[in-house]
Amino acid sequence: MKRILIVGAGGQIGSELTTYLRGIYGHDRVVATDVRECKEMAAQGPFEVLNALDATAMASAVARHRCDAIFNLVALLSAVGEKNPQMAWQINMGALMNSLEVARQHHCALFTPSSIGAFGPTSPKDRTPQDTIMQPTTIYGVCKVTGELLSNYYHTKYGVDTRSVRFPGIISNVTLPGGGTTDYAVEIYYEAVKKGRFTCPVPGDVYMDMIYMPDALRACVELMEADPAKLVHRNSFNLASMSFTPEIICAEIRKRMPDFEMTYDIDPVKKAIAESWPNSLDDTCAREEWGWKPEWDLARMTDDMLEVIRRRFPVEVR
Ligand code: AKB
Repeated sequence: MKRILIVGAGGQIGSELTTYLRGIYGHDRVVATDVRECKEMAAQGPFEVLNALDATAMASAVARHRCDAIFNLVALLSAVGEKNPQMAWQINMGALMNSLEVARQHHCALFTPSSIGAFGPTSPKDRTPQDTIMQPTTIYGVCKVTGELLSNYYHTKYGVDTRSVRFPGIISNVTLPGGGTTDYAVEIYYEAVKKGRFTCPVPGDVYMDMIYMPDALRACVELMEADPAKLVHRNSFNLASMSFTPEIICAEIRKRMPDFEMTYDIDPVKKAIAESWPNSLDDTCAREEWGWKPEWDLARMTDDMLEVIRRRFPVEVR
């Protein structure tokens, strides 16, 4: 990758991936774009307002900046997708289709995240294999499975260098996620620091895979830089780091904040989604084909999240 276009750079992943990629490839070689103006990103390097549903505008940005790689981070997540499935399909698939076409026409590599949401209730629950039954019951999952198939199709049919990982819930402290089922695992840290209590929308005993942002960012680059000759799979690799329930993350926070309280107000949509997803993924193929290895576990991540958030909200520190 020499010059990179990021589409949907203003979201949870993009806001940190832009800085990360600029640190590796150079500030002026990473063009961040989003449907909304992002002043901080524009101050760091090239930024353009770009609607990913506008294929002509995307092609023009790739041509003008002579990009050879695209990161398509546009996504309406699982819980919000259920509120407007038609719009979720339009945005998720529209941005992907445009990215694939622009990548094909301009000879770019393309990274598009998939998700644990690509699996469903009929997939094996524990250590879900790389290649297995994928019958998701959310529109988000339907988009992810279709996106994986379409990306593989563009690779076989046109030779487009498409690559992807099935991200677990991503936990981060720069930009809040929005509309996801795993968002609780980010919100809990903010609420712990700001209020000392958290109302959890997901049942206390539901396991889901999670990953800390530094590992997620490293995974994107390691996969995109991997030797293509070693890749048996492409779209999309199971990625695992840690798996826990709300009760487990709550207990981890309580070790550092004994007065922290968690109650439940279950959101039926999030409950149904969470229960339909795997408890944990088997990421052997990512480990074998491109050397994936997570560095963060729940304890270390909890220390870091609480420290960073406390620094940001010093007055409310408990
Ligand atoms: C969501 O909860 O929708 C996302 C995901 C796991 O893909 N964070």
